[in-house]
Amino acid sequence: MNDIKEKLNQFAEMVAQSATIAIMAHNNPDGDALCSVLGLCHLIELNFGKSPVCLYDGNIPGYLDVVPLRDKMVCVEQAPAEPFDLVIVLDCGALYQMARGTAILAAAKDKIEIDHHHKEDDGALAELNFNDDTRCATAEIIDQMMRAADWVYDMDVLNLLTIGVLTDTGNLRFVRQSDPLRMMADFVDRGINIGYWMDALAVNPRRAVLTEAAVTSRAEFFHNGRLALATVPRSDYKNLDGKGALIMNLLGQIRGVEYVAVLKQQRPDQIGVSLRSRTHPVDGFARALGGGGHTYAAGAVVRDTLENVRQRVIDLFKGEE
Ligand SMILES: [Mn+2]
Repeated sequence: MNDIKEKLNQFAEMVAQSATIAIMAHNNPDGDALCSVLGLCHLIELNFGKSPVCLYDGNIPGYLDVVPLRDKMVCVEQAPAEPFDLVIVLDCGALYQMARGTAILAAAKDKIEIDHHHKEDDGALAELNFNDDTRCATAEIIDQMMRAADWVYDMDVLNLLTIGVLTDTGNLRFVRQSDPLRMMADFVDRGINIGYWMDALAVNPRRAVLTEAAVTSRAEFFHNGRLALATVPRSDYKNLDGKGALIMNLLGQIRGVEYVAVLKQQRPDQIGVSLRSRTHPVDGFARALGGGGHTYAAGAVVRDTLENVRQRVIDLFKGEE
């Protein structure tokens, strides 16, 4: 019996013997995190007759209000006090990103992890895991599990997994392998309208678009224009809807820019750093700041002032002139 079938048997056993199940992802869930949670929850409902609780911490961006089954999401504050029999963690690169979910995971009797972030050797959050950092989205791994286990699915599941793939790949622009394209082609054959979701997910609150445009217009350029750096002070941070994708997309369109860094002042002394590149790995830079992520999209949370972190990021890319 091959590896994935063996692990899926263990998965099925754990789900079957658990009376209470929670599914959660990293805090401030993005499209892949949110839709992987909802998609897996619905697959478990359809195939195991169980009703997992879908938990989140932080904020869910407004542009994701349109995703199917969105109302199932429950804030960790409302989670039952009793520990869960089983907690399934999705799309969470490192434990600190679980925020208040960390305690819920720690208290669980059984744990399963499904993730596509790069992990260091001992980085897995659960012994039974379906981690694969060659996959473009956690939603892609769930699709593989669904196929290998021959699970029943419906259109909600296919739409959710579609949104997970589209949001983590910038509408398939960052895809470097054919697998996600084959997956999407197969979903199209099963009735999914990919263009509809690309349009529906591109609608943002006015305040977010205006703030991101203003932040973009104040961007600075370093190292012969190869690094574009934008800072989002606390007063602007509260107007963002998600990670500030528009800022990163616009700066990445400038000729000569190889790296984009967006610094977000989440608290007076806590700066979220998002790094992107189309052509060069950025995960090493993120790790140097104490974070991690994917090869071409990574980030960190640094406890320091905005000005100090700005200088650290400029220095970090010094060799890139
Ligand atoms: Mn993801």
